Amino acid sequence: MEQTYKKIEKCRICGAKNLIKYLDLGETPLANSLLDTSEKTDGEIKYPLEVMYCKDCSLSQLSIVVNPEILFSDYVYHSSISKTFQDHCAEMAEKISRITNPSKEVLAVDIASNDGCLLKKFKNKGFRTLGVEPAKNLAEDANSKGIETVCSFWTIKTANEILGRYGEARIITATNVFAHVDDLNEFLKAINILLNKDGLFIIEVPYLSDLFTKNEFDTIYHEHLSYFLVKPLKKLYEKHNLKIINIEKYPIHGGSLRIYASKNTLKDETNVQDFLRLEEKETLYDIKTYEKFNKKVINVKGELLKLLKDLKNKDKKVGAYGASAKGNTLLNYCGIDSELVSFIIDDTRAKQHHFAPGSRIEIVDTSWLEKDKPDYLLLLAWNFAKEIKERTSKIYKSEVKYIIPIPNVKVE
Ligand code: JHZ
Repeated sequence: MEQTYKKIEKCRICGAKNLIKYLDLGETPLANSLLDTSEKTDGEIKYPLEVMYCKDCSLSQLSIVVNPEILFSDYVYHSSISKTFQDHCAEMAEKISRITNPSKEVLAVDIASNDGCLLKKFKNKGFRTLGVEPAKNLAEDANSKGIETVCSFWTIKTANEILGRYGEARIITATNVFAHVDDLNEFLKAINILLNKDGLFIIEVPYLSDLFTKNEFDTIYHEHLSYFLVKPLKKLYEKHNLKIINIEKYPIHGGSLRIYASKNTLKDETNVQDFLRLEEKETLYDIKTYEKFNKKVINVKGELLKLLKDLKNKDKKVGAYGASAKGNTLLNYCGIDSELVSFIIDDTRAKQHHFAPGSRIEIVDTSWLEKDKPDYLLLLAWNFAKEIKERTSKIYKSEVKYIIPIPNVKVE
């Protein structure tokens, strides 16, 4: 793709043209494109942020695809920053090592391996590991820590090259990347090339059921092209002769599915039907459910702006914690800038001393909390609320109040 973005004309899973737009979050800059200056320049590009529902297979998807080279060749998000996520990866490695006995002969490949957070846990368990990561900065970081990583997008070519050099993989994981992929057919063809006949392919994706029930609209941004239910995923896997053998739910990132699949079609489906029934019960195959969603989103905007304006009028200082991608959707959709939120704390070095896209709020390190004590902290990484509260309450004791923006604005 040479241009900066392309429009979606048909569903990326079933090919139908029956796509109905149900949510419009306006034009926003790319959620992880941090700025070097707070000055307003003409250079900041904004893209439409709209979600469509496929009436044929029920996949929710963005109306555009931004060129992945722009989004992912240099990536500011380091997954190891959160202890909660590290613990989640440790649990995953533990569980998988119980299913597949680890040894130096058993290759575990992680796609979009980021800074090697998950592979480090696999390595500790005794697996032979290999990361595949398109961001040069992250691949370098992982390699420097001894987590061998190929710098590449996941394609048929990459799978063939890895197969030639390392042999088949018994485990292939892809956490928090499936939603980022436009050509899911190529992705799964590449899986089929590298995966051993008895191997396991495991993905983790944020679950649309949670997005809807908990109003997590801020998890919508240009990196997330698809918002998954089990129904369209099952259809996609079937097309590629991959059998879903188990699905588990985890609270990580606001509610995610871990889906285990294999080439071995003799294995029976276990709980897939349970998820399909649940989705049906939650009316997630009905366009009317989707058409109602934007009311909840508009409510959060109204409530949050009212609260922040009231606090400003009372001379209260409000900071934020977590310069997350989702935080930038929230700030930009609600029209919040540095007049209402003075700074954003983030422990990721690469994010500090930059400015959030669109809102132009400065991103600072934790020492700021001591220098410029806020009365309120808006949790832009509400998914790690417990961890962030533990960190900050050591500094503040009980002097700070937390604003949790979703599902409804709440002050604790
Ligand atoms: P966090 C990411 O989205 C990126 P984001 C990605 N696109 C994806 O798919 C989803 O995850 C699932 C900071 N933090 O993880 C780190 C601290 O500073 O909610 C992060 O910048 N101190 C791949 O960006 C941010 O908060 C802490 O103690 O929305 C959290 O971002 C903790 C816990 C976090 O994801």
